Amino acid sequence: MDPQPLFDDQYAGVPAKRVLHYIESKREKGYPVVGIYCGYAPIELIQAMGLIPAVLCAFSKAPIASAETVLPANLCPLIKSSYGFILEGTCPFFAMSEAVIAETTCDGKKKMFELAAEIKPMHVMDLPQLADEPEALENWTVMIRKLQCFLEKTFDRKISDEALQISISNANKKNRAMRKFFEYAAMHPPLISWQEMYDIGFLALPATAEEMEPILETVMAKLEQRAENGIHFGTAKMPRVLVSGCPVGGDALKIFRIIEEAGGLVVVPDACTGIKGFVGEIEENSDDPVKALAKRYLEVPCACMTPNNRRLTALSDLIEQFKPDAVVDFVLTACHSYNVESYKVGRHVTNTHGLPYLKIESDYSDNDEGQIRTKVEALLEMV
Ligand code: BJ8
Repeated sequence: MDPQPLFDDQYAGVPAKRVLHYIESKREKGYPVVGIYCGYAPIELIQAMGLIPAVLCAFSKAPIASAETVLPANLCPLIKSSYGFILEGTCPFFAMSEAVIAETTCDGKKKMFELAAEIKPMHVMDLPQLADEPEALENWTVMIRKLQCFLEKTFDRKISDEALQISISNANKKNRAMRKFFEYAAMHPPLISWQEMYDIGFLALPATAEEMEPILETVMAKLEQRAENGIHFGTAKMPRVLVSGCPVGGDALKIFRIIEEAGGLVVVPDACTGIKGFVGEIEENSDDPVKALAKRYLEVPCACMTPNNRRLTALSDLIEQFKPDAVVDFVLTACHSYNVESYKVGRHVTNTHGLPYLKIESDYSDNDEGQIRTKVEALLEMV
């Protein structure tokens, strides 16, 4: 019996179109749109102000040639793609955004933001990168307060602590529900595919808890139905793969596809485009909700932090929950942070968890698919 699709609307399998429809309909109701690029953008603050966060286009190889007329070719494809979309005017989310929020994560991104700021109002937040130091929390709290002032001024509205508290508690609710959804991928064999995780995660990032609640209720009911009917993805014998590393979307989805074609099951995408955006709890009813937000965002296990032991801890938690047989670390070409960090990640995966580990360095082209396939097949044979 074929599984009942989790979404059976016209946007099934095209998550970007569903999100575009969602954001356009909110905009028609008068909600201004704010563009974001990164897992450090405090979505709860944006939503508390009645604004819509739109994740900007960054995952297609199509605009890279345009970007390379300005940017160096030996730069991360995510940065080139983002800027290429801006230059070509082909990202509908960027076009709808009245302002863009950016962060000083990696060097390439922050220098690209200077160029993008010539086209659209851009607020750059100075992200502390020694996140374990006590000053980091103070400094990041100040940055979120400055963002609040920027948004209040740009959109001519004020936000109360109370509204932020409500937004935080709603975000916790949504994230808990999303973690429950991901639990179906932890089953043996999983009840959901990587496409479904990607599809739902893509919408859940900008949507509110209230909007996601009925969607997730329907999705969970369908998943329960699958469980009752014994409908799974793959078989219990197929190797389970955790994919860590840089964000994956659009043309980079080839990594998930290749793992699947090689006979593996992607059981959890651990990236800002996967489960990462939904983990953790933000302190509720804090005297200082902005500080509570800052604390949660400093826990994001991004390789731009140093040291970044939080990534190893987060990986261990995921390995414990999803029981992968192997870990693939997906590193975008010229991403030095994730590339260098991969040594520690590989050592942790093999020494602490005794699992086979494979680093794949790639960009958005399809030239290296054969090579990636060979490496993935060799990995899966070790399982
Ligand atoms: S929180 S992972 S979304 S920075 S652009 S660092 S791939 S060289 S995307 Fe990221 Fe925020 Fe971290 Fe998540 Fe490397 Fe490319 Fe830089 Fe990149």
